[in-house]
Amino acid sequence: MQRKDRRKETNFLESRRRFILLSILALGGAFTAKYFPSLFKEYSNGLTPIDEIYVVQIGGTPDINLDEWRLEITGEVENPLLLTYEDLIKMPVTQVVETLECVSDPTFLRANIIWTGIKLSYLLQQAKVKPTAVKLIFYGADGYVSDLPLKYLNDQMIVAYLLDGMQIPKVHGFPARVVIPGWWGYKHVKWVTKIEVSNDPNFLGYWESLGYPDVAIIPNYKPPELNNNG
Ligand SMILES: Nc1nc2c(c(=O)[nH]1)N[C@H]1C(S)=C(S)[C@@H](COP(=O)(O)O)O[C@H]1N2
Ligand SMILES: [Mo]
Repeated sequence: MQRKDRRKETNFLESRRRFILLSILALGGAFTAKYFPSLFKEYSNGLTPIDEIYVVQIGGTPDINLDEWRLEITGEVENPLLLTYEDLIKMPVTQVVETLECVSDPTFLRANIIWTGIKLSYLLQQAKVKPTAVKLIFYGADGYVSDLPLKYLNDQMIVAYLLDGMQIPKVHGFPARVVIPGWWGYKHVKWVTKIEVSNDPNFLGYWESLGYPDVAIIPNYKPPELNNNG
């Protein structure tokens, strides 16, 4: 066997093993969801209790000092911004309700959340985006990065600073994170410190460059329905 073929075969075996493993995990999740629905804790109002919200991240949780934290908006803009937390919370506020879902196991790794924050479109308007812009690149304080092709931007997409009306818990992105409703969790950059407006259509974030879709729209996504009196 040629060396090249052998390498191909190893890759094939590895990807098959990974596929089987993922399938078992997915089936396990579906089975448990069907027969043990109480494992999916939701308040009667439809929200997930905050301490039940799943945590997925590539490393540790960064310690962020609110006085030192800044959100930088830079790149293809006429008017770069360097915002403090105070600056951010003075801006026009928006609420969105979403089911946050991790692509690796959307049966278990999901949570119904109300986010409060600033529209990305508002921030970009303030920064005066140049016509050359094609992507937003979001940087987290832990070194994580994700991106959003600009043509998909809508008014549901925000930089959130409250989760269910409270300061975002540290593990979920304090003091602020990106929220892209209806897109997989990996687009929701926690501990965001920088938004770079880019003219590079080929830029890919951490998971995107490992082969996960850049346009990460969740198939058949529906936002959660909340009961007002819950
Ligand atoms: N900064 C940062 N943001 C991140 C990640 C990360 O590793 N670092 N992981 C992403 C992934 S894969 C998911 S599914 C969601 C999970 O958010 P949660 O831990 O608040 O549930 O965060 C996303 N945002
Ligand atoms: Mo994820």
